[in-house]
Amino acid sequence: MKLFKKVLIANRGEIAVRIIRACKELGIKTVAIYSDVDKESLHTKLADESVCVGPASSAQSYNNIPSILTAAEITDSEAIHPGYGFLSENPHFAEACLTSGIVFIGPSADTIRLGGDKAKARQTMKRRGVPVVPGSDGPVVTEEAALKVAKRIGFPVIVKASAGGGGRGMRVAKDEAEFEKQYYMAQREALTAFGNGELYLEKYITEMRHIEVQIIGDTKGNILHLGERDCSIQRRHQKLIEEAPSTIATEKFRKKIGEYAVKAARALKYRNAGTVEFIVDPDNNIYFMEMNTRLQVEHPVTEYVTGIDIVKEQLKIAAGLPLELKQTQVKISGHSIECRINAEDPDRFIPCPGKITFLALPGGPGVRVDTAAYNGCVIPSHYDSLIAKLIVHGRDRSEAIARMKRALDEFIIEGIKTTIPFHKKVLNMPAFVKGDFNTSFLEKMSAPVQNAVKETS
Ligand code: MV4
Repeated sequence: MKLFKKVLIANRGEIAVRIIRACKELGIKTVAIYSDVDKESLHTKLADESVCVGPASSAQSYNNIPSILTAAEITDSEAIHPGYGFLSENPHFAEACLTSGIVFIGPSADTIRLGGDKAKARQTMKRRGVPVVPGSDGPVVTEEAALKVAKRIGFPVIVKASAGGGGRGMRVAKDEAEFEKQYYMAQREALTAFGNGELYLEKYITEMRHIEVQIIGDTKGNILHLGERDCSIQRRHQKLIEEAPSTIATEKFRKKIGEYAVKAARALKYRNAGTVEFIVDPDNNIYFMEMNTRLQVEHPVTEYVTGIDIVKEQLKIAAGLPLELKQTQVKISGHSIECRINAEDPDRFIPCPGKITFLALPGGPGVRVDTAAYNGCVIPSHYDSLIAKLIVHGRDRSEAIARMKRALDEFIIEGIKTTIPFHKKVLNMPAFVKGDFNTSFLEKMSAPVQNAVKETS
């Protein structure tokens, strides 16, 4: 089995740059695609070739399946890496690649479809012995049936959309009196957002931690887990800071959550890189939440603590090469933290696109910056506001925190507002330094939760 000669990257920004880097190190030629407003973007400049696939609107460019497949065909690309967001979890795209004789770098269309059906995935896990939060067995079909489940499991409950994930179409009902209202609110939101109003129910876990496990699986059915990431520092369902390992993870905890993740991946016949998300309650009970069938934004923290290049693994797996490591050879060393730098007003978290008039990136020992930004570049308003990921590694958590603070101080971005000041604040908060936080951590220090926004990872 041989690696690909040429890969098309169906994405933009920092993740397109990240994938181009892995390809270059493996001797693989790269093709970038871009929209009209991305002609001067870094990914377009770094790739060996680049093809315009349409106008600014992502529906007509980065999500335009016929246009992207044509770009792959005219450039003789053997495979397509979808990155995250856009077409990365679209089963029709994975199928269309297969039909066109192009390798989709990711799991099968069937796995993507099952991962995208949250109620079905939950039911599958329950049947396979992966613990799930008490709740409905699959979707609930009527409000009456849902109320019956709610009364059985006890309030508060959370109503979630089968087609959801990442916060949309999700409502908490604290008691029976508000159940009906919350149920129909969730249904309406799900219908609007996904064109599918199917819902399922879970017991609402207050003070949960969001802990996820990176997994990689090859075409022979070998599956490894690469340890956990703690993604509890989030706001309005957008992750802002991630770290590995989790401050609550002992060796025993890691072994347990890792085994659940591998079991979950096996249930989905998982191939390529993926992430199993879990809810961890204050007593450290672990429950399956959902499976993400793509490379995630926060993959670098896992790369830092394991020394494994996840994108290179994806490329090798997609080419049919077997995993070279055994689970016992995966070692977690030191501590890594990632801060997502968004082009946003740090107080109100509203997008702030525009021209970067001056840029100085941090560096030095244990510092990594994944970005497509450069001096004078323009951040378009049409896409995600993530402009850089600042990732650090230290021998332990306190060194990682000190390093992150130092790197945030070195980071200069002029011309647009960013979330750097927000990160500086959080890194100085005693609860963060102690590692004592959960998903409500930021809600407590800021305005109440508003409408959920689309999550790309
Ligand atoms: C939950 C939960 C409590 N119990 N599920 C899932 C996606 C993530 N973005 C938020 N999710 C949650 N799922 C159960 N069974 C709490 C959250 C959650 C949350 C829910 C509603 C409003 C704000 C939230 C903030 C963090 C976590």
